[in-house]
Amino acid sequence: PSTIRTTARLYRIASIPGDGIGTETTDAAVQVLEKLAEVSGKFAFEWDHVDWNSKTYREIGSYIPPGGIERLKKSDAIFFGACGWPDIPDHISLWSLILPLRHRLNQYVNVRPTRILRGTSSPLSSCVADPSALDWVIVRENSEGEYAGQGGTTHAGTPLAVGTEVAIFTRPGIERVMRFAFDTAAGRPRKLLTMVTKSNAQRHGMVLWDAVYDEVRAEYPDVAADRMLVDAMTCRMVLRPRSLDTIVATNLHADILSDLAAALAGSIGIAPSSNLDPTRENPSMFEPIHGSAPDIAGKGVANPVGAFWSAAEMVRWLGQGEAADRLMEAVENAAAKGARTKDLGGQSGTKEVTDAVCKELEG
Ligand code: GGG
Repeated sequence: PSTIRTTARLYRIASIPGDGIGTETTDAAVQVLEKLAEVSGKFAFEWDHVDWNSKTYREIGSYIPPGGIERLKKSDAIFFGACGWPDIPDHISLWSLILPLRHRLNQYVNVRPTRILRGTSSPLSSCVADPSALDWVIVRENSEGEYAGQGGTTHAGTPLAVGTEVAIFTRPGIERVMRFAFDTAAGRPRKLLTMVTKSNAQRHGMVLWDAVYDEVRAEYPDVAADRMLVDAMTCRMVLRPRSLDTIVATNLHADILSDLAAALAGSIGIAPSSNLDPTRENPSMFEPIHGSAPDIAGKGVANPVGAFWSAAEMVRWLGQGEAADRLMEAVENAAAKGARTKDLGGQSGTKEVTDAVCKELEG
């Protein structure tokens, strides 16, 4: 008898758990992704387990060892946990690992979807009684602004110390993220985009954002677009969530707005992010937006949902949209049946939520 062979697509994933709860949520995500691959039968993962973290920094004075970027470039995608530990200043860990990876791998867009997952609730139930009222995609510029690395300190350690943090905005940098955001909005049912700046007070870079927005907007007549100042935007997110859909903002503004969005959707513990190189010349990187949370690390209570959602976005980016939907369905079914960590008002630990999601995947 002839044997029908199906060839599963093999994806090489570099996983960087990092520090603190990053190791716990990444372990959980790897377990869930393996289960997803098994039940889908269409793909498999080959893991490159990358152990760069604060211990590496203490040992060799760097989070990324020599040849590290070249190693990552051999993968189809990168899965990241969190980085930082209290004995190392946060700006050192951020500037030694996450930010160089985003810069060196040309991941100039950071996509942060937010919605209220089935089985969970929003702290603002009076404003968002209907869960579909809050369904946003925040498109964060991921390479410029206050995160461009420009600035310096003079007279350090003296009463006259001066610190400058120069926000860099370039036309090509703004244009590429603006186009990405309009494309994202055009691909969503409501075709709605809100562009956020602080161009009334910051009259150079932010005004350039406004000008580029006006130009790119003309190319997308089907997208209803408007613009907001970031301070007013925080009120609108809380009071009129339904009036928003796709949101585009600078590196700093979107970093802050996405934490607010996550809190409004229930918890920062559920929030995913995708650091994308839309040219696909470099691997993109997927990470929950939460940090290493030393206060709860090692206790088995971290919410793995942000890592699961990031894993689903990774699988979608790799071309397996059906499997991504299946994973999110399993996450929401598990939550609806009570598998929720404390931040979501439940009593489950990381392991119980992970096991519940795997069980849902098994069907
Ligand atoms: N899971 C990623 C992580 O460790 N996030 C902490 C953080 O503060 N990130 C800043 C950023 O995303 O720019």
